[in-house]
Amino acid sequence: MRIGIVCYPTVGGSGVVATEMAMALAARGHELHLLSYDRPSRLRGGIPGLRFHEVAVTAYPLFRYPPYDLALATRMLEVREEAKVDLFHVHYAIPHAVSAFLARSMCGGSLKFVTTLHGTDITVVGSDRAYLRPTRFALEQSDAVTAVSQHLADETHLMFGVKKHVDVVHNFVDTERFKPTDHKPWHQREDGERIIVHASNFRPVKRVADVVRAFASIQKQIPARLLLLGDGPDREHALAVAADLGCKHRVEHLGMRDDLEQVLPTADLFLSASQTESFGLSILEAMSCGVPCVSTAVGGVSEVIGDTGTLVPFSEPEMMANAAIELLSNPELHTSQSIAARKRAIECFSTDRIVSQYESIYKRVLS
Ligand code: GMT
Repeated sequence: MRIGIVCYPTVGGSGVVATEMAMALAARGHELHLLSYDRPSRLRGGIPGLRFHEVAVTAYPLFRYPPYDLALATRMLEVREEAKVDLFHVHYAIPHAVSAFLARSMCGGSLKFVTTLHGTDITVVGSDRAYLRPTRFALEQSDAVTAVSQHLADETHLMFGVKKHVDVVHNFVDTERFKPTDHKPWHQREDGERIIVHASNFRPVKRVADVVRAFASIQKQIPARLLLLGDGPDREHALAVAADLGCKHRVEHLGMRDDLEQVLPTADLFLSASQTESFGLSILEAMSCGVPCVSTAVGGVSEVIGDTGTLVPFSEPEMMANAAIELLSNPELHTSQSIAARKRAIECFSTDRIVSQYESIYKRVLS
């Protein structure tokens, strides 16, 4: 198939999933065209069968908000004409699904598109009054709609009142790239220091300060260090909380890394304190490296973790700390959770398994 994939290029789960999917589909022999306003951070160069198309937006003094959605619709049409694309797969509904609908309307109605919902496009931005109606309309117009968890599919029906069927296709992980290394867990290391990791885009919804609050309690009881991976608006706040709670010397902000697969396997535990999380791709990447997770029980996280980690209520850092201390004080429990996490990542969320599900949806739409 000739497939156009539209996504955000910035660090964020939807762009990562879209880019990894484009690379995996190209490896399966499809012709892939990736469209975005910048080169996606996960896109590796020189992949046969995969081309990146930048969407350029013209600035003009009159435009306080340059109309990216129009520029994208135009680029989709151009790519379709040049490359004879069979269908577009847009990741994150706003504004990508609306641009796809516009592109379809401009070419006489024959353009097919699949929309994948990732989370905040429904739960936060999409439900904003300013965006709800066009988002709902574009979902109804999509040839197929998928959601990255059952929870998000249910939310979509509930909040948007859409009648359309939503296919649940979970996110995936490259289990050969994200895998355990020979790094030993804390109970086999001389220093006995527990390495705790958190990775996100540090947006308010991630509640990184709660991760730090939980960590502050953990390190009072057991030797521990917190590695913060990623970056975003709440970074300074999180580090200030660490300073206030007297544990800043044990917190390391490693920033944006493109070698996550090197850092994650060195951890004993992944912490996630999100307020909402439709899936939790970083959690899955950690699981694939054999790192168990303690997370808030929100959104679709339970679908990812299953019984391989611990869920605690949102905004209860003390409970999160207690769950972490329990796991990090019991080598047998930690080993079994670590093995179970890796096994679950392979059995339920491998690239092959999930990408095949998308291929079936494309075939259904094209038939
Ligand atoms: O909202 C974000 O933090 C980023 C967002 C995205 O689309 O880039 O992440 C969402 O999509 C990811 C990939 O499907 C999911 O793993 C995340 O759980 C989801 N984020 C939220 O629901 C908050």
